[in-house]
Amino acid sequence: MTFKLIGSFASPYVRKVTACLHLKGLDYETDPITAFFGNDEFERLSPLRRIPVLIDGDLAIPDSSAICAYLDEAWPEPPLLPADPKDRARARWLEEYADTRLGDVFIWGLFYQKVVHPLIWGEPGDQARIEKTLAEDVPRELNWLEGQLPESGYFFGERIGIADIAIASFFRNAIYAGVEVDPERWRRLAAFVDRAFAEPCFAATYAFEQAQLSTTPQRRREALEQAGARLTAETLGTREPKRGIMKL
Ligand SMILES: N[C@@H](CCC(=O)N[C@@H](CS)C(=O)NCC(=O)O)C(=O)O
Repeated sequence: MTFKLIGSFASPYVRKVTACLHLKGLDYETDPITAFFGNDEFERLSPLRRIPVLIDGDLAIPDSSAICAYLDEAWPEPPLLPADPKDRARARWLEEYADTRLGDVFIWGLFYQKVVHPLIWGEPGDQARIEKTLAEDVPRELNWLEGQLPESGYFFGERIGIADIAIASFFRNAIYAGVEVDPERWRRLAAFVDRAFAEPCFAATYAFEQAQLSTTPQRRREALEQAGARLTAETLGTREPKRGIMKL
């Protein structure tokens, strides 16, 4: 059985899903559309016009947390959540923290402004927002994470799980937006990010991210095929972008 995954390899939410698919050894093909480039059929599958969407037969799931929870329930090994109910609650909160707050800081505050906005809308992003994000939001969240992380391993032991995957995923986009975690200031966090990115589940799609970022949304297919990505025959992508409906 092969899943269909809709969404760019450069998205942290798509990366979270590909990491979980790899961890569980599940097979998938990608329709690597850039955010904002979905057609009407995409909008039917993803009512908020957001990536990722996972298609499993007649089931379409348009949200990374719902996708990862589905994968974990239907293919329990290896588990994405820890065993203890209190740890499970905390892991779910950390995933939500990553998707909401790290999304706001690293995607909407930086990656979107610096990388996506010029590429898609052909004009610079919001410089005041970038400056505020760098001065206030990034140090606040890095300090908070530094205080939460264990000295070694991952949040709930030696094996990577959903909380680690969700959090680490945003640090790729932080790097793409020019932010590296200074190991002198955030020692545990810098080591955690390096450890997570060395995992095969993250390493597996690195070349595809690079290919996707090296070109325009219109030429992504060729670049990804050259990098060896398995793509769907059909695409739900358009040649022109359409404004998002949630926030811009
Ligand atoms: N809660 C969603 C968030 C997904 C999300 O925000 N994706 C971005 C790309 S990184 C997107 O599709 N943005 C387009 C838009 O907001 O219109 C999830 O976890 O899947």
